[in-house]
Amino acid sequence: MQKKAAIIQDVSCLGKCSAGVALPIVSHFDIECALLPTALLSAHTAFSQYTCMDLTDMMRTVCRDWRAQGVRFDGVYSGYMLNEAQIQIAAAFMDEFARPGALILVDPVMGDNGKAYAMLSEHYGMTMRCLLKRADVITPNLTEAALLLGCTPKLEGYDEREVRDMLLALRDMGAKQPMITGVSFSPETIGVAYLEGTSLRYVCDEKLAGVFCGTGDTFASVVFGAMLRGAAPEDAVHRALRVLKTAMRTDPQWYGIRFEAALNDPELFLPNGC
Ligand code: PXL
Repeated sequence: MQKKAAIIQDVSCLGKCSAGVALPIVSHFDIECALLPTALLSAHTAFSQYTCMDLTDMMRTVCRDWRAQGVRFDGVYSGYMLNEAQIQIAAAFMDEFARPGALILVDPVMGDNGKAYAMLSEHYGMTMRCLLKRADVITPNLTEAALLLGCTPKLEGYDEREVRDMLLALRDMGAKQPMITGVSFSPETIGVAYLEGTSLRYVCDEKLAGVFCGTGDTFASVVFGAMLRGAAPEDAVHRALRVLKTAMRTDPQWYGIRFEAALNDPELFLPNGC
């Protein structure tokens, strides 16, 4: 049977992020996707001007209508949400609509480069903790990991021990497999840190100059798609980094990386043994 996934994300009409990245990538794994939309934005929040329509009430309506259909999902992937009420709706959604044993991936989209994104409240990070307990995998960047843990984000000057401690603390909060993105132990490289047992694992690649939107969404979408098709976490991380490498080397724009360039590589999207 084809796997079915629910994706909880905003729709940003301009710029490549959130649903605009998650739907094509997860679909590419031959997974059927349904979208629970959190907001409709004229453009994502890194643009100098944007208008945001809050879809909190619509989320409740979507849940009501899907309940009437009796629909259930093999995987749920949550990303950008606007407020604490939406986080509570996402938590209840996971409890009700995920099949037993479903893969739950929470990308706690909250900020980057040491700063929280525009529009998100001070308590957002605390509320986000309630999703961690439900998550098989979480994919915060370093800034988001710090916000979840209630500490000040560090952009540099951290070491492997500190990152391992953060991963262990996130696991203590209930996230079974935390993966921290944007981790850089040297000026030339950047990568992903995760745990194998209590040991730190780190996979990295060459760091490119510039800040690109949508890299976190691309990473989380590939990890989710690959793991829902049966890939082990480390295999999923390697695939996601290869997709990022292709996407970032092929004409990336500040408002979004060229993930489309990686969709042609069949090896990346059909996990071995699936
Ligand atoms: O890529 C994360 C993201 C998702 N959704 C919206 C955003 C951003 C990052 O800026 O603005 C609306």
